[in-house]
Amino acid sequence: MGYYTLLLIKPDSTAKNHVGAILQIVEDDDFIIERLKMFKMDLELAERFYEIHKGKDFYDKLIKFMTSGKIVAAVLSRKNAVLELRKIIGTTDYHKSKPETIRRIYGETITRNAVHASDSIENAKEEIIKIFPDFDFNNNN
Ligand code: 3AN
Repeated sequence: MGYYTLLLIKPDSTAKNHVGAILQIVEDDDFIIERLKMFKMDLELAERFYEIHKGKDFYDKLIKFMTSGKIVAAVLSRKNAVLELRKIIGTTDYHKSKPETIRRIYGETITRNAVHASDSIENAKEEIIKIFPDFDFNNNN
């Protein structure tokens, strides 16, 4: 079903005051913000969050960027949340994204691409737990 998903608003977006605009886009698409926090990722969390990319050529750049400034993490809910959020964020490479997508509007480069969104139901669950360890998937928090 994929009722919950995780959105990260990346350091490029927080630095440019795009937090409100991005949250407005997701709320306008019928997502409910279940949990929300703003913080700076430490190295340990960034490495745990991106462990599937360890060893890739862009890994060091990605970790450095994700720990470079504050991020906003949100647990979002709606029907088909994972799929629907991926639709409105656009593709990894922002300039190949459709015009009205978040990455196309706010992304700068393939690394500084404004937001992250979970790409599968399994990953959504794992990522939510990494950022919100006490999130209760069976309760409406
Ligand atoms: P997505 O965020 O679209 O699911 P992933 O999970 O493949 O993409 O990559 C995680 C993050 O790593 C991306 N959001 C992007 O910031 C960065 N990234 C992915 N591929 C590249 C690449 N080829 N060069 C530089 N950075 C990349």
